[in-house]
Amino acid sequence: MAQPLKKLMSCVILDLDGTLLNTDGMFSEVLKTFLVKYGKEWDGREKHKIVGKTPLEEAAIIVEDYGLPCAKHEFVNEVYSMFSDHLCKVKALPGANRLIKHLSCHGVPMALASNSHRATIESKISYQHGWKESFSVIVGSDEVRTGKPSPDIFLEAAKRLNMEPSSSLVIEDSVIGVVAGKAAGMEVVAVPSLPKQTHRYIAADEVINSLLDLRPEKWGLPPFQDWIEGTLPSEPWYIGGPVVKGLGRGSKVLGIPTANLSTEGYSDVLSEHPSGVYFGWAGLSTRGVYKMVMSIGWNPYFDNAEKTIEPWLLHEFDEDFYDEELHLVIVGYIRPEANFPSLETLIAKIHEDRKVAERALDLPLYSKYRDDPYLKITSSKGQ
Ligand code: ADP
Ligand code: RBF
Ligand code: MG
Repeated sequence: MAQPLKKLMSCVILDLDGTLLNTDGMFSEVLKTFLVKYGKEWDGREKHKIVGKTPLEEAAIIVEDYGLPCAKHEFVNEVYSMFSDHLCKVKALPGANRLIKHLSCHGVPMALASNSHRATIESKISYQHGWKESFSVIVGSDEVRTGKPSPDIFLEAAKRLNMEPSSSLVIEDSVIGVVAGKAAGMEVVAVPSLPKQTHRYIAADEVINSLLDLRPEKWGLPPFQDWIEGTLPSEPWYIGGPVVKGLGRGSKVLGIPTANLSTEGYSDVLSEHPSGVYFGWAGLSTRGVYKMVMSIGWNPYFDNAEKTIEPWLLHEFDEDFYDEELHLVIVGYIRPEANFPSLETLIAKIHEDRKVAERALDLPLYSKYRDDPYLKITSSKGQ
């Protein structure tokens, strides 16, 4: 689909934590361990307060909120030395490697601009294959007078790239970073790292759900070439379990039954894949293998409190199959979850997804997974 051009950009300036790297998850783990020493329990609800902050600001917030008997710089020293032992386990966020490779292959100048300190940034990226070579410029908060939300870091990055701020595209996950990018006179794409937060990003020029949804051509940059007939292929990934009761809406409200799977035990796999609409193959223990299209997420139209996995098997069944073992091989991505002005438009979109999936699954690239052994389940009762 042709995309309206927003503005012509000549370089891309990326934030690191929460934008390219899933450091937040690891940081929470470290904090949890650290707080136990002081007899305190890490409350995940604090997360939104520290997203995008500099290490000292982060320390100030946590020391104060938890009433810790230590100074901020002691907190920073201790927590960061614990954290550095875990940096090798930090994973790239969905689409990060793809984006870095793409921009670097096309010679688009790239900078990293982070509220972390320069040395921490370098050690974080040292574990990610090919990243160091892709960024000609790296700016940490210890290299400028003030960190984000001040524009300094971004202005310094543009300066070192020899680019005008007005032709620099910033990609950021935090509100603080978005504010900094706009203050620098740059165009800003926000990729919120916490769910259901879109409303806090009004200052951004565009808000996307994950890096998979970035369309560089909107910004005058080379388009991705890996989309195939409306689908983005991925390495296959696997989830399965007994079909559980959903919210009782699929068939009743939409006329589209979805054989819900429990998200329990899949938090790792799900954090590696953004919420969105995916497709692949579904194996039902006593019936066979079918084409499948599904949504994973909070269903923005219904604004669910819990993330759900909702596969629609593209086959007419004459009965329900609750509790039956269902195994999915997911082979590609279609689009982010969206809100819709009416139920009819949501339903029409899901039928469009079905057509995209049905057609794509006939391509050899995807059809070969029909024979994946994971789909040929012997019944869980051990038949
Ligand atoms: P729930 O909210 O409990 O998931 P749905 O209205 O979404 O209820 O209906 C889903 C149930 O319908 C599935 O658990 C399954 O037993 C049955 N079903 C029948 N046909 C299909 C299909 N083509 N795809 C998925 N589920 C189907
Ligand atoms: N719900 C949404 O709110 N937004 C969506 O974009 C959306 N896309 C979907 C795509 C597919 C292929 C399927 C099967 C479901 C989708 N749904 C979406 C989820 C739908 O709201 C959900 O299955 C019902 O609410 C049943 O719980
Ligand atoms: Mg359902």
